[in-house]
Amino acid sequence: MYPESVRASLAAVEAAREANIAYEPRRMTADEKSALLAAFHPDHRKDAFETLVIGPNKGELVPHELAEMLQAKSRITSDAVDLTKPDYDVDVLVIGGGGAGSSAAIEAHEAGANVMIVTKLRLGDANTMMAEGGIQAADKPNDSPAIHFLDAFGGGHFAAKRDLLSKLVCDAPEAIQWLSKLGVEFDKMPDGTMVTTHGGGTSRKRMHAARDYSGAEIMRTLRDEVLNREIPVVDFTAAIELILDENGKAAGAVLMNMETKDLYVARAKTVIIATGGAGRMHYQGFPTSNHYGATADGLVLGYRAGAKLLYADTLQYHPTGAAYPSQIFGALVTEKVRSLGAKLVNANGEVFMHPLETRDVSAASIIRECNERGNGVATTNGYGVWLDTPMIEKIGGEGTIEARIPAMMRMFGQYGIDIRKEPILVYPTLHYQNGGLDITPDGMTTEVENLFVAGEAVGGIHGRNRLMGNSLLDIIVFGRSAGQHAAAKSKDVTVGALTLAHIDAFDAARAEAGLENDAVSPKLLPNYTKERSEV
Ligand code: MEZ
Repeated sequence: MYPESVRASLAAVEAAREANIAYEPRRMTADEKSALLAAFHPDHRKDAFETLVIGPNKGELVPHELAEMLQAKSRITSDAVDLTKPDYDVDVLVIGGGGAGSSAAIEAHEAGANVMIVTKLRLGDANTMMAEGGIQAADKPNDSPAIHFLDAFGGGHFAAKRDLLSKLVCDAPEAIQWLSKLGVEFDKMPDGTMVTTHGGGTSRKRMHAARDYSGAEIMRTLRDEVLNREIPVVDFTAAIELILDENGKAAGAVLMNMETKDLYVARAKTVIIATGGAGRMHYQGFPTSNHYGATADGLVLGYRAGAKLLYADTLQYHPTGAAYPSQIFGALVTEKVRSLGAKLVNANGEVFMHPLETRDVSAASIIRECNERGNGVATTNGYGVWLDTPMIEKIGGEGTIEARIPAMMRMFGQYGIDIRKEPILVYPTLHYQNGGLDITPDGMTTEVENLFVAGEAVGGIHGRNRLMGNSLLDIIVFGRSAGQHAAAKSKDVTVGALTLAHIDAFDAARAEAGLENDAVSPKLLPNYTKERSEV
């Protein structure tokens, strides 16, 4: 049910619907996109960033909120635990229980390694679970990994590390097969071929989906596999500091029970950081589509231990977060809604952009429409534009919404909005961390030996912007690969004496740089008892 205040705008959208369906907005030129991004994308707001003064990326810009965490004190001192008496001793320690961590653990287990997952919430409490629209793979006759590469490389502003992106697209078809064999129920045609759709910036239909809860379906399957294999999972326990050995190689982590705050030592021959994203850092005050634990922990752990970040200054704002009602403010409205034909329409009922521009361009375009052009619809949380969902039924036929995006229908239906009949209000929401820890194609960090990274905590796979469906793909491709390589590497590792000396070195660097605040990191969970600006 929409309030009276938006009814005139709603009527304008309805009146223009038939004409808007027929209207084909042109794509922006490269110059238009560059000018738009520079003026309206949040990554270009100079006042939202600061220069790091310590650590491996000293001198580089990152968002204020991330700078505070990267340069904060450890939650512990270097003598807080007895490193000579590990509570756990494993070949491969996986930090994080989402899609990347689970894939890594499954493959490490398959390779015969003694592997353990530690997660601060529960197995599957992760952004993987929240992903909706699908996973890309070039496995149709009119497509190829090379075309997939070109789409993703261009969409990421030609900044992706070529070897990482190449691995992503080349291993994609096999990743879909692996998931299918494990039991993921992808949408299929009556003859058994996979249903595939477009996403923003794709030149071929290569998005494989399970309705609009693709991530939940993938996570369900991976979680079952982890449990069936009886891989140990230590839940409600956070990794709060990496442990190195006397040779500077990763050798485990200090763990903290989230409830009792008791500390434990996990010794490992190799460590995989798979801690996911950072939406709950609420950069620039944005709402987020991310799960409750997305607080950039892996970046902080790696950074303090000497690992380098790549592109930590670039975030993805998903163009269509729910702008109304307040109860779901910032929740993901899958890009698949636009893939199925819904267009973005301003307060006057005008289509103002092509619905499948890449995400950074789409988000900036919506922000411009609301903030500069004054064509946004006022909501209780600011402004939004319409996403004209009834177009989907008109284009695809009655029943398309229920069949293809039932979760969207249910989410808005709970608040009295029938998306088959009424459009919805959307505004960009903090969705994905494009940057992260710098790795080589085998998944190991460029600076710290035996420290691997997979999933959203990696930087460089997608460059400075990611296409839809390439994240569910990267957690599988790089998760599996990290598990395989970490297991193989663990066979040759002899762990030296454990140490937390890097905490002292970091404290000394803080002092030298004049950093005197009391912030501690990793953040672990957001604090919604404070004002939004302090969250
Ligand atoms: O890749 C994503 O971020 C994704 C599939 C999101 C969506 O719009 O559904």
